[in-house]
Amino acid sequence: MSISKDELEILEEIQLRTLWLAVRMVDFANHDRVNTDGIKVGGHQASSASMISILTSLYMYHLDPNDRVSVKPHSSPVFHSIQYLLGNLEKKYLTTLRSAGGLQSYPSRTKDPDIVDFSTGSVGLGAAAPLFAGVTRRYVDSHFGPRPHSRFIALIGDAELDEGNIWEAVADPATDGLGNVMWVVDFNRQSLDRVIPGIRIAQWRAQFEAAGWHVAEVKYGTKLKEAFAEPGSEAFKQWFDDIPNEQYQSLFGQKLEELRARFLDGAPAGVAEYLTKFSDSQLFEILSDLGGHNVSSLVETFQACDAVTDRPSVVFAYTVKGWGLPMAGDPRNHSAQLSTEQIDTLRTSMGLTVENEWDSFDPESRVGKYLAKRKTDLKRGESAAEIKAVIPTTTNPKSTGMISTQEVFGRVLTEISRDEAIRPYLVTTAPDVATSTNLGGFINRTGVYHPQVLRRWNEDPMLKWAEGPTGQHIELGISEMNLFMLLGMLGLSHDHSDQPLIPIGTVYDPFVLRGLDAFIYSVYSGAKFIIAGTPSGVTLAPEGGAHQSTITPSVGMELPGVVLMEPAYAQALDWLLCDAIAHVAGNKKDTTPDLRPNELAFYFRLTTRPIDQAPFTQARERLGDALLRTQVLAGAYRLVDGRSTPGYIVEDPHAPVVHLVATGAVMPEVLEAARELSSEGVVAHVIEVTSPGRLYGSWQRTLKQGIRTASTPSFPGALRTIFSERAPIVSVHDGASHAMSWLGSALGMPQVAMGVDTFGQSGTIADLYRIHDLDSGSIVNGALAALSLDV
Ligand SMILES: Cc1ncc(C[n+]2csc(CCOP(=O)(O)OP(=O)(O)O)c2C)c(N)n1
Ligand SMILES: [Mg+2]
Repeated sequence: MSISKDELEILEEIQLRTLWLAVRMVDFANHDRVNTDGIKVGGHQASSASMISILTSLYMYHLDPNDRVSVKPHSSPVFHSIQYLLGNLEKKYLTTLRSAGGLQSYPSRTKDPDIVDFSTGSVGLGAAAPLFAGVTRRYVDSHFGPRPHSRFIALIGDAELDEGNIWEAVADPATDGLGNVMWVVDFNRQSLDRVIPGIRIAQWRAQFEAAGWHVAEVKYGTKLKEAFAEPGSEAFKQWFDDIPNEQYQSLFGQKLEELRARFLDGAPAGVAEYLTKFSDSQLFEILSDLGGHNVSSLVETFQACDAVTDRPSVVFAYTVKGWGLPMAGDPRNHSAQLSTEQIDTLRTSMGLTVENEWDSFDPESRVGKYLAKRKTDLKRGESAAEIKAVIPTTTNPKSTGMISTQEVFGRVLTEISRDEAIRPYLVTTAPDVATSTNLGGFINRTGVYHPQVLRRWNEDPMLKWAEGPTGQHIELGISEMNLFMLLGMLGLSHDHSDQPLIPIGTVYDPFVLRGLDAFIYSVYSGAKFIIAGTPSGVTLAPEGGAHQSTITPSVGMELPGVVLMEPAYAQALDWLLCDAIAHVAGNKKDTTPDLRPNELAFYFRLTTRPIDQAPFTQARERLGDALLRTQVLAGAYRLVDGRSTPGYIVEDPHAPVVHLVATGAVMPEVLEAARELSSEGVVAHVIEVTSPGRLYGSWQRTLKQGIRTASTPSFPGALRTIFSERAPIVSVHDGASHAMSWLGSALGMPQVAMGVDTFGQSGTIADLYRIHDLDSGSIVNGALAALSLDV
């Protein structure tokens, strides 16, 4: 289907108005809005102008309601202008770019007032997101029946292709063959600082093709095509294709009379002769007429990509950064803005006045009618999909003897997957560490996902690696970026694919940092998922410093929407994991939202260190399941009461008291220290912090409440119950000491924070705990230090 002449005229009118609105939106934010703090507001007129025709041709012609689009961060003004013209965004927002509660600088799913399919901002991620949304859709179609066809589209800047995450995503076999994915590269040959050196298109083309992609180009506008169609134009065409980026780009800043000489510098014989028939101004018009600003060429290319259904497509759309503006093609235009005079001239050239500059088209005009129809054509249906299964509060895991949390994690997952009502929604993924993070049991039960049944060449009695469309584990290559991108997109499957899922990923804990930007991206986008970082800390002892994570707890605690959990014992982990699964499933029945608003991703920091479960059993007998579970979920409980737990009791009512507060794998050393302290006549309560994140969050919330109401902050319930005695604190963590060091301030008591604050090395756990002062003797000394600080 090709665009009619009428439609083309309408689209041309719309794109000019879109250009105006996008440019003026940035201008208003910088020049008209009262600036109270003297900081430049910013915005990207040139990057927006570059994308005008691409966005216009998509939203005003090519897209349908099931499509999902990721918009280049620096063209957000164009996206919002289009939403406004379509009647999906109120006029009042046009003057709110980059203001609180207004239009965000970069498209945001969670903060923008109009519907944004993918957040963007950190370049590269916006490209990968629709690719993984495509992976998710393929999975959903295989498991729940085909949804109405969608196209997953990324609109990206050419310099975004420098980001490694793009190539990690393109190269991963999990993204192979996705015919419903299309990337459109705004090929303006400029990045932030400079004109991109050389001609990189050949290299990029080869890279995409090697990964099995269909590559298309929209390079020549109508005037160029006409010039190339004339006899004798071959040398000119060849030179136009060969001219280096820097030389071509420099033509834009030239005086007309110098343009020809500059273009011909280095050109082969025949080019100059051919061009004599064009005047200097004609020559400029021809040379700057690139295909990325030709709506009908763009639409034709998009349609050609639709016809390629067995692999993703990438379109290189040749554009001019700053198209239609005085700054067009200027190497320094990335953050440049039009002057007020230039804005006035542009307004007049658009046929607008100060009175009507923000208006949309008259609804009775032919453009107005076209827009109204387009709005209806793009209207999306409401989603009703939900997970109805009730998630159990526990799987009653084996809780005796020596067990590691990583082992329990695998068992709980396998156990939950036995429930036929829940199993269909579970989907796991890992970057080549599925078996070493204990997903084997789950994989044995559910299989590995692949769109086709694959022949098995190896039989392993321990692991059934059966690949086919019913599998529920998505295996990735070693890319933690891809892991977090996929988890994010699985976690947004309810929105992109009308099917909620329960995504669970595993990763070696130190390499959480390798995927951190994608982790942040996914949570910022509002995705819900579970991630197990395992093994963690120096308990990965023989693996040495390069594999021992120390700062990941801070990441888990500080990332908004993420809840860090690091229980030591089987039953505690089981309660927390079941609860997290229920929360991700959207099953609110058993969650306590008042305790934990805005929880999206549940980060379990686990270990392979088997530890004795008996102390937990004792605490369970002392506290009872109902109370203990509530406390475990709230983030902390008293594992040992120094006055009532057999083996730790100190009778003397005047004996000094200390709180040993610990998280995760280091619990045996802490318990040993408590025993030594009690034998010295010190009452040592042992608190296990099952979720440092949740505990910290509840403290922060009560503080904020106090600040906002100018009243004395109340003490969070969890802290009040657990720390019923005022006593100094020793915190012990197989992670950086900083993550738990806020406790003393929260409780108003002196604190000694112990943890791993230097790089590790190979050894046994005992060696490393000794080296990092986490052995029981050091913890006892830490307790004595804390007591001496309590003056
Ligand atoms: C991860 C990341 N690094 C750096 C930036 C800062 N930055 C914003 S735009 C940009 C250049 C983008 O060039 P391109 O993708 O070609 O977009 P254009 O403006 O040319 O359309 C840079 C470096 C960013 N947004 N994200
Ligand atoms: Mg660019």
